[in-house]
Amino acid sequence: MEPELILTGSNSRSTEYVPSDAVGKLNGSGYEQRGRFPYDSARSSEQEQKVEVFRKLLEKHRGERQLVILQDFPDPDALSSAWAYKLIAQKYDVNCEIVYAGMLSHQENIALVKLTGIPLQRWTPQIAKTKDLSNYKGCVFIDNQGTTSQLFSVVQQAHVPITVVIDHHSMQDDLNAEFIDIRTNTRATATILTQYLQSGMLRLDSNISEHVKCATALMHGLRSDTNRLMQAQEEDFLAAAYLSRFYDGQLLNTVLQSSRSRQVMDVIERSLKNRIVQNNFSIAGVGYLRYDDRDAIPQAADFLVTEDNVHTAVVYGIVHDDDDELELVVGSLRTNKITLDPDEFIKEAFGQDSQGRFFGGGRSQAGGFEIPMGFLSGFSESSEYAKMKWSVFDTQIKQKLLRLVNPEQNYPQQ
Ligand SMILES: [Mn+2]
Repeated sequence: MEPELILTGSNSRSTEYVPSDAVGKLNGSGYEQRGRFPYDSARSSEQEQKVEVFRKLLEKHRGERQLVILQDFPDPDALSSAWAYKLIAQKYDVNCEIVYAGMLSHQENIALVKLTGIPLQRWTPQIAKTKDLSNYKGCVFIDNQGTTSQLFSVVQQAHVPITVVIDHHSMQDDLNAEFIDIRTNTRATATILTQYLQSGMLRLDSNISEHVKCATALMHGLRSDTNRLMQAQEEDFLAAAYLSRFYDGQLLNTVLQSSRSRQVMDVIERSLKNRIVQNNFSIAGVGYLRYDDRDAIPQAADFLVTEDNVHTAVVYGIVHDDDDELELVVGSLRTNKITLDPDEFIKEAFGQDSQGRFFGGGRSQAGGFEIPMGFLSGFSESSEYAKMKWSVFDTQIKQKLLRLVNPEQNYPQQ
């Protein structure tokens, strides 16, 4: 067994959820100070080294089948990056299947998949159990580290080794993977995959329709994780510049123009009505919503954070799936505040479950959480009961959040 290779970005984060060392914005030259200027020679040789290790790894697994696992609710960054990985791996005769366990629920994601034909399969844990997982010699996590996929425990139980992890979220649990490329300072996984493409691992060709569509998807992923490039850094712009040679602008436009469903509009309306604003945080519980409409929560958070005097928005609700009798609290955080680390904020607010797993985490400017409802889970006929249940969860979540929002106020210890 070769030694495990871990390539990570700067991981030295303050344990405070608001780091005191405001980076970048204040002194204007955060990159140079951290030695992260993308094109200095140290950086590019580090980059070359990574490419070499990645290339060797794929070489080693030639002829194998791999399972690329996305988060339960894959976003454009995840979808496009997984596709790019699949195309790169194909060059090395590694055959990948891209799977997710949850739902595609954002109108733009549905449009992206329909219009580009990203090869994607929905595998609920029930479906996964009917598959012969011994066919897969390895699994791959792209834009996640397994913590946001119900398939993680399924592949663990089947002893499918983790071959590759490429992500930009904060390092979650210790992962036993052959190749890990986690760059917490990079805005989008699509940027990382584009750099691998650019390094020559796969030469994009604008005469090949699949390449054009994948480049378009990557451009969308990169834009959506950088707030339409407004939070993009130099490396993201460079990746976008490269993709601009291949992508289909008209196709991207069509994806972006997909309209919101009525249910999403309703959730946004509820979030507006229910929000409380304290210390520049906007917090809104939206009550119950269907599993299919889960993506309305981050969309509502995206909207609430645009209010004057608000730098951070948290929106949450109880998501239920009638078929599976599944019920859980789902929440999203969006922030414009450079010194607020969503990963630390969410971990600090909600802590861990009995097995020591955090209820959520995040990346730059965005985070999310999922809290199982345990014994209280399950839909009830009685609307009185449903109301009571919501009110308990709503109160509890608000208390946990407000403790961080107003640290000077003393909340009773629980
Ligand atoms: Mn991402």
